[in-house]
Amino acid sequence: MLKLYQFPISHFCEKIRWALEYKKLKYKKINLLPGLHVKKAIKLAGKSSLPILEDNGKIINESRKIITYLDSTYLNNPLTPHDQTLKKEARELEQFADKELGPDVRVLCYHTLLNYPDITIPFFTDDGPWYGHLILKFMFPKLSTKMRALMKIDEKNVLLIQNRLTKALDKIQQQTKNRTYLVGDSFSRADLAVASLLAPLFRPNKYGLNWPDQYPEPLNSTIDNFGDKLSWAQQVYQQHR
Ligand SMILES: N[C@@H](CCC(=O)N[C@@H](CS)C(=O)NCC(=O)O)C(=O)O
Repeated sequence: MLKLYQFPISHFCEKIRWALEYKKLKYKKINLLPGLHVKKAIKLAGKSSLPILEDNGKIINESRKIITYLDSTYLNNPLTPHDQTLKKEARELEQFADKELGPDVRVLCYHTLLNYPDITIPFFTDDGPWYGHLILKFMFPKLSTKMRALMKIDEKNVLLIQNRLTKALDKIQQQTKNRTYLVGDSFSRADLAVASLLAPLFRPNKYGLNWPDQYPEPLNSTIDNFGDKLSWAQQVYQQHR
């Protein structure tokens, strides 16, 4: 049985949930608590970041490597294009999503959400151990300070990220103007990576989190200002998730 060590809130973990479900693979989610996950993750994979996949004792981390592993081990519903040129394009776009979109979306969201423990603690403890809420409530002030420092969440950086993300969304909108998919004419890991890493901005049901109807400010207005720039990613969710 495949095991996914994950955070329900994490969009990098959503990327792998989606990949596993798209490939119709059965798997067990093991939800770890942010902060307390470090020991377990390092023991498994030598570093603290999630997702981590375990397949019959084999450990794979880094979402890109997990998708490559899944496609080479389980051949049904491939996410990696067969054609070498398209494969290269898909990997480049996925890398851009992993390196730029994912971290930028995370900073924008946490910039607001870390001020709202009543929203964020349930996100962190969703479907986890029974004691999660108690521990997280106690740890939250220290954890949020640490997260702000680690991700460089400050006003100056948030402004920079808003601009960079607007440009990135414009580029995606341009690229998908007259076509359904980012690469070639079928759904691939490029579409999956871009849509899943943008997903916290439009809160799709299939993500599996109990999203609030509306985010607090300033995140709510930041997302409103993106206008229809998120429509393509929303459509990809509707069609393929
Ligand atoms: N490049 C990694 C990024 C994964 C990542 O950033 N994971 C975050 C959650 S969204 C995490 O585990 N943060 C806690 C940590 O690194 O200890 C991937 O693609 O898997």
